[in-house]
Amino acid sequence: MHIRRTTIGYPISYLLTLVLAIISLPVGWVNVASAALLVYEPFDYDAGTVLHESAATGLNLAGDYAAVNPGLPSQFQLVTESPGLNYGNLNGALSEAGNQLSQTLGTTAGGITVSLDEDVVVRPDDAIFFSALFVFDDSLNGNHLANITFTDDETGDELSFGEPSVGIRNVRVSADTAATGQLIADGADGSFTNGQTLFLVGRYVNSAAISSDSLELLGYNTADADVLPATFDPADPNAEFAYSLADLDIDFAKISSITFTIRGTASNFIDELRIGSTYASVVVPEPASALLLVAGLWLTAARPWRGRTRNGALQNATATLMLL
Ligand SMILES: [Ca+2]
Ligand SMILES: [Ca+2]
Ligand SMILES: [Ca+2]
Ligand SMILES: [Ca+2]
Repeated sequence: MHIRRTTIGYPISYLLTLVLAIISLPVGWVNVASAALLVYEPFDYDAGTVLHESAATGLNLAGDYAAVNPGLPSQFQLVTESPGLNYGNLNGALSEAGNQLSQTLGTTAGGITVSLDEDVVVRPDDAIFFSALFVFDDSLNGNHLANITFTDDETGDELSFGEPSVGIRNVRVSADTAATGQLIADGADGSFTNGQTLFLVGRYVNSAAISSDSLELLGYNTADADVLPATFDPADPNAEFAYSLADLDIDFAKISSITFTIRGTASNFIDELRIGSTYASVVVPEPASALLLVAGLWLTAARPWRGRTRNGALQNATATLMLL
């Protein structure tokens, strides 16, 4: 019997079977993986939407956004703009959706707050991971900024990351909790060049031991073809900076609301906020990881075909993933 083979050497029927097998992966796989993702806000609202007049549609966000300062004139309130930010040349990043958050007139900062449907609880010895895309630009005014704050509304404790209101081209990560007693931060001026799109990745560890908590932030330049590491790596040489608070008590116990703050003239943006219980849920595309695993199983199963080199097998896996 004549079996049609593709240019990569496998019968077409085999490839089709593989594709169908991947498409029909048990739903549980995807659910187990995405269950680690606890919050996702891609700003999937029509361009020009004034956020504090809108119901929040991101994952695990509840009710409407509220303006931090409702008395601000409407031109200072935060709006969505098209298109959204993307991960650029970063290799291994997640996909993006929707638009981006902006302020069109930066005479004074605007802020919006949204409650979580289910609090993100960080028990002793738990860690949470978070990531977001930012465009920072201080070229018109050093007072411009863009940052994100996680709040425990029961205690008033806060964690924050991004560009604060102090410094020039400053990026930092900070904690202001009962345990820290005051706002403490690690960061530096000159962390970005104006107009850069940065992918910020953070980790907060709430240790059960005394003086053992940590809050860390890595910054990646999306213009670089960096391969994102498979685990949180504060020493990653591809990162533009790494800031950390360590060996202290932060004891931030839960996120019950999130605040986005921007001061910019359609020049500073925030997008694609993710919070998860695993690094992979906020940095590495999990469905692709599952596909790679399936591709690996397939390569193992495919060994009876002859004349296959290690390189050939890798090419075949790439070709199959491209088919998807
Ligand atoms: Ca987006
Ligand atoms: Ca600034
Ligand atoms: Ca880099
Ligand atoms: Ca602790």
